[in-house]
Amino acid sequence: MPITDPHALAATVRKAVADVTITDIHTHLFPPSHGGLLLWGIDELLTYHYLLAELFIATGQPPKAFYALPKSRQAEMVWDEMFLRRSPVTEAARGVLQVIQSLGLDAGERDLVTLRKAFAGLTARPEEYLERVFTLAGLDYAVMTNDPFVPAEVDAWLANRPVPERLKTALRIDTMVTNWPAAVLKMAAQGHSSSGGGTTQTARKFLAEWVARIKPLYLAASLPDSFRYDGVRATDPNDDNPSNHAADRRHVCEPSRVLDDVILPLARETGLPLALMIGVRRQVNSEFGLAGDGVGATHVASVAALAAKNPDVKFLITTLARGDQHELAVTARKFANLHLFGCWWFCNQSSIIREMTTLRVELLGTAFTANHSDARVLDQLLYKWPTTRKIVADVLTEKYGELFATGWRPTEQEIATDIRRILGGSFEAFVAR
Ligand code: RAT
Ligand code: ZN
Repeated sequence: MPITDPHALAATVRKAVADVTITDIHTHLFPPSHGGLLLWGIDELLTYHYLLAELFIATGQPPKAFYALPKSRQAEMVWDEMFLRRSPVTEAARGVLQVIQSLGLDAGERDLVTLRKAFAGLTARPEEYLERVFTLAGLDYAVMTNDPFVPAEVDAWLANRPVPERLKTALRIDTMVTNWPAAVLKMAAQGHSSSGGGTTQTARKFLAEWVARIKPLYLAASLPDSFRYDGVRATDPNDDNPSNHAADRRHVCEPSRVLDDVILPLARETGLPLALMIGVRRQVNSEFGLAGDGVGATHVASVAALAAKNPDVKFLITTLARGDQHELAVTARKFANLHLFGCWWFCNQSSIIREMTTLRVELLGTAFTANHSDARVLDQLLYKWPTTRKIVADVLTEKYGELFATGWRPTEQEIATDIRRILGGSFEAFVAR
């Protein structure tokens, strides 16, 4: 039934956003069965790398000495410096408080010992805790980042450990795309060596085997801001004569060449989308460790070239710099094989999520995915998703209000369908295409 009252319309939009089941299309979560790879709890929240960067710059604490401390001591320092001595106004610090609140706990006493006890009680059985967090966050499932170049991950897959329905896989291939020599060594360590087979052939076989093993929803890599693509050539995927592979002669190394010779042919053969997250400037300050990566503008024309020169490959794209977003959204209007997703990492701040979501709705309608959590710590789902829900509700309330003013009367069902699209539905339809 069409909604004819503007107040009822706003209430319907807010309720639909609050109720929608979300698909989280990029995270760094793992199955509990993968042991130490899955992180959860208050100490992990406090030592998340976003907060560590904030600690280092606020206090001048030397990172090397800090990283040498046990995790519990690190967490105490962050709590002391970033919550007690300073107000926790950053997105990452406020997020920790929102997680605590979502779990029905109280940070009001400002006592880490009490909080630790409460978390220990809640998280004693990780499988149950995972289920509880997903239910509270309103997710159907989350997509992991599964890296076949990380030995601990390889071991877990080879041991065939159980993976809950809540978690789906994505095959992460950064090492191959950005550090070819390292990938060759790591493939050899898994019994895939190049002797006689040609390295691009070996690489394709290696990845095909991983695709068969973990059945990913997509292939994924994050790329530096220096990434350029011109689509010079694509090797015939059926040509297994190594001497015909120009890339081999050049010792495949630049990302665009690895894409042309290994990744794009695999994407074509399997029909798997390729997710590219572009714009990271790795280790701007290597002393900061994981907290030391920065950002640079993405060459968006290269994204357009990828989509134009590979019309039979689907691309999931997100970029790191706020300044890229307008050009990127316009580019996404030009290619049906290009799906924008998420407000990635340094863009996953309330003010920028709001701006990006508004821009994308205005240019793309519902043909994009508004956000992903990038959660590395399970509990982070409990602040990242409420934050996005609130912003999406604000933006859409305004947009439906503008429609209403033209005399258009949407139904409750139409609104619910639109909202599901930008929080998982459009992604699923794109993957299934
Ligand atoms: O968001 C993050 O935690 C980053 O460190 C990266 O992992 C980034 O999201 C990536 O997937 O490369
Ligand atoms: Zn990530």
